[in-house]
Amino acid sequence: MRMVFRWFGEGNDTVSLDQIKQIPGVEGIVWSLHHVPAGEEWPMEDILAVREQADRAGFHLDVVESVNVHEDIKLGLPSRERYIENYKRTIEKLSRVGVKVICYNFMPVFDWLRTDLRKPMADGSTALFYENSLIADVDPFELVKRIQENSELSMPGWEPERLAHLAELFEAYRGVTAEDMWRNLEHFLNEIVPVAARCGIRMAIHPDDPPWPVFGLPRIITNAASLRRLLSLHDDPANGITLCSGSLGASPDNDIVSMIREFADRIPFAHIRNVRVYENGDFIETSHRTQDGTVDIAGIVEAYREIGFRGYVRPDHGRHLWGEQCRPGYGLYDRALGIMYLWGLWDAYSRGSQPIVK
Ligand code: DNO
Repeated sequence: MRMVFRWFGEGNDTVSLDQIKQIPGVEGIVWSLHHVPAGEEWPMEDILAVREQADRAGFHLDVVESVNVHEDIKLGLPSRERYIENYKRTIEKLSRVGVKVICYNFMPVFDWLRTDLRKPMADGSTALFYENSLIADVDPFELVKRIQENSELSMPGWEPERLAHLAELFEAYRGVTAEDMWRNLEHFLNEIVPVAARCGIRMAIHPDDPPWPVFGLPRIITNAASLRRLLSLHDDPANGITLCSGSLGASPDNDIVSMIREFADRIPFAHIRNVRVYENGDFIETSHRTQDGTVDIAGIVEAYREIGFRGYVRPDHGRHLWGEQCRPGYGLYDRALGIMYLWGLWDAYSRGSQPIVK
């Protein structure tokens, strides 16, 4: 298991590379060019600027999260070909600075979705929260209208300046089915996986978060069956998975331990975090510790240990602790604690078979 840490870039992250350097066992940063809009080709000079910052701090840049996929690709519009060409050129450029894994997702309109970014927890920290009733069966067009009429009402991702754009996107997805999305994903993979393979890069799809349809939008990467289907669309090691325990874990039906065993050699990148799922379908992000949530983190690390996992791992969203002001889910403290928990489990499971190398 090779530990990496997500970093949003100079001036774009409250956590510094110097701070990350002090977390035991972190060897690389998980990065992206967050200022480049989805669909655009990444400028080489911007890539090289990150390369230089990482070099100075002594981190590798093996994992990119994410090169985002333009909505026209997910929608299957004729204009997608231009964006796919840009994507291919970005893959080629990334290979030139040694990138090994590109994480991406195929979620329509939204990436991860929550209803409260700072829900107070009993211990005085705050965390990302998902309240099912605010999203299930909600008509998105109604919601746009309600927010426009009531300035008090808001929701993460539904900021007033984004509403018009959101309404347009919802319109574009009207009538788009899950099967349409699968066809569009297949077309995308057929185009880019051979390029990635040639460049020595493994593509790693991130599951949908939460793993079910939201606001009537189809979501297709949600469970073992869909991951199986994804892998079979293009049966090549360069077509892989970012196995995110927190995204998949929001659905208690998902058995992540068995997914690790089944998809072992197709998981170049793992996100490990915990969530507590309630009976009504709400969930809150907790510390990484197994007992604090409903995801079997100890079992997950044990499974990675058993398959001899050599891929990249990062802790994922954490709570906001000790008054830290940071990007939602991306503070320093809880993710650093998470890493130490993961190392603790890993080393303990390793000890049975071989001594820990000093
Ligand atoms: C949340 C992340 C996701 C992830 C993308 C990958 O923090 O796990 O935003 O980066 O879905 O494309």
